[in-house]
Amino acid sequence: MKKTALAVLLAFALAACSAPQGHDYPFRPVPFTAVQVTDPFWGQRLQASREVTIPLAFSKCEETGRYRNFEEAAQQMHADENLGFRVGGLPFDDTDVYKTIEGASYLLQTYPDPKLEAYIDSVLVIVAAAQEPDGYLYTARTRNPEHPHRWSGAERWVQIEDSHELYDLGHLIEGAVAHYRATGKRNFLDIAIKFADCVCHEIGPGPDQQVRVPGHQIAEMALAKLYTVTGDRKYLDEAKFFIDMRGHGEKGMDAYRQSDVPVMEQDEAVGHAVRAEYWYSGIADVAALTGEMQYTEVIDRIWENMVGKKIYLTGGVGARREGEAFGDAYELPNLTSYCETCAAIGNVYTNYRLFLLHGSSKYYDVLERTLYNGVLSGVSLDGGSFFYPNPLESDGRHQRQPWFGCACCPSNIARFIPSVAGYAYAFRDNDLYVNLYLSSRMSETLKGGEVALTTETGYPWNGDVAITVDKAPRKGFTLKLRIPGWVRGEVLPSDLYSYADGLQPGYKVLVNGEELHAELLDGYFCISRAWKPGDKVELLMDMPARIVRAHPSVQDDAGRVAFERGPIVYCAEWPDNPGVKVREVVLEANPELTVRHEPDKLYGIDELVVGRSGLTLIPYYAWNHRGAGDMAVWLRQE
Ligand code: FUB
Ligand code: ZN
Repeated sequence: MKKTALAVLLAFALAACSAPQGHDYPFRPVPFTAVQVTDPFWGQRLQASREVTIPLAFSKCEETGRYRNFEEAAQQMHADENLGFRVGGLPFDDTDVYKTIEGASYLLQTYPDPKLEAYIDSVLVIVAAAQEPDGYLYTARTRNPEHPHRWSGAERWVQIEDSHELYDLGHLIEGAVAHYRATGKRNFLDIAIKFADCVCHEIGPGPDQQVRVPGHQIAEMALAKLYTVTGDRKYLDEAKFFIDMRGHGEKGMDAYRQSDVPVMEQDEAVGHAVRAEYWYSGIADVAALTGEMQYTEVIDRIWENMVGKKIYLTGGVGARREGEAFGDAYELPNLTSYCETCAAIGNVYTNYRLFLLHGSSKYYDVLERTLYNGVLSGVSLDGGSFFYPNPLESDGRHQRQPWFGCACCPSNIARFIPSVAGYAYAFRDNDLYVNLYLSSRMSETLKGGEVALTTETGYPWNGDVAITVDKAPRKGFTLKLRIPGWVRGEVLPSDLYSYADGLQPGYKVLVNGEELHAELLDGYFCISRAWKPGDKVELLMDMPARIVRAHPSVQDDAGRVAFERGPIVYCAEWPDNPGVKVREVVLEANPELTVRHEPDKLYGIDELVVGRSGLTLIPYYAWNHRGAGDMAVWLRQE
């Protein structure tokens, strides 16, 4: 066997297992590598990611000097004097390189591309050269240790809550693990392990260590992942240490950094929303991997608060521009809503982990809403421009950009979209969960043996899903179909929003043409049987256009309604409504809604036409593709 093939096999053997010993998430995802997407909606997104987003992000890393930063750090390390490099930019610019490699690695797993692989290898040579001998890797200091980036402090770690050293570590690990899993090569993973070892050596509870906590979370979830890949328990212990010590760092107790109260007492979503979502994800990982379920209670409480009082209809989170932060309960302004793209991606990470902990479909109701609305609005349909905030109303001041000085959102989109198929299916023992509906072929080995399915659907434009069993274990398995909240009459698993049209959509499940009836379990329609290849399951969900109202405490939505259909939230935008001020229009009570299929508009959409006014609504994710102008999700009503 060739050396590289052997390395890839070994890497898969190592990487495929999750927690090395003992505890783990009870529910397991079917990895995106086991899901082949044949879906027109998501296929277009993956193509845009491959052809536009990833090449663009790499070229921006080059053009904006992000690679040069690594080169300068290497030069400075080998110089006898200070070369005087000016450390501008942001101290986490290195992460855009790591995040883009992460996204590219996911793509490599699905679409092998030797040229891309070689390009990444060449970037990794530059990255490796910037790593200090003991593993420290943070070009914002190494480039000029006498005058590091102004947020970084005179020495390592001393200003860690501003310096992003550990944020860089987190993205480095996330990128490196993805690259290792995709290629079997260790050239990125070894860099990450070396930096992680340096951090574990210098920071911790020991007598010769410093007590420090990450200012911006992500190291927690990343170290937990590194533990699952290497089996080295010290990484999980370090993640747990960061979680336990929050609030005991240089800044003390501070809501912005989710440290105003000790972790075990937290029960509210506060502070910087991206940090918060990565924090919740890290807590969930530590809960699952250590088996210490008291952490689960913390994250469950915070989730109730967020979903009950602090989430937008689009799944966006973080109401305030100031501090890029969660607001108070029911503080959900529309024009000034911040809803950073990274925070929406973080919200997917959190809800995904909560599903893997609890196995309830309610987390997927939040995840799906966030994915189709708050995340997708963050990137243009062609994959080439991005929103940082995703407002629910605009007066024309918002416009996607190809890149930003602070490029966290574009590079997060670059790493997230290629991994989306990994959110569709999950399993536990002999149960297979279908959580997101997208046309695909999947296979996974359940307890009883291998199962393979083909799913065909017109989702998100209609609710008809056909699943063919291609392979099944001899003794059968249980197929668990998620029945989304939107068909069960629940906008979100809370009373923050509700449907206001009195409609009661239904659904049917048929196996080989015969209708089945069953109570839902945790939001799933469960079918246990000895399946034969060729068996066909149909899930037929009504997908009427719906009218939504917000909880009366949401002042900004008072007297207003919003519209959605299936998982898609709609908005009114200026180009579809000439002569109408969409931010001021007043709709009649109980308007009739018509669905119009527009195959050539905005890459193919279903639009809604509202009652007497004839107001045309488009999917929220597709707004701002025809120039800047007025847009509103929440519309006034008589
Ligand atoms: O600090 C790193 C990233 O930059 C944050 O996640 C974003 O909110 C932006 O501030
Ligand atoms: Zn961002």
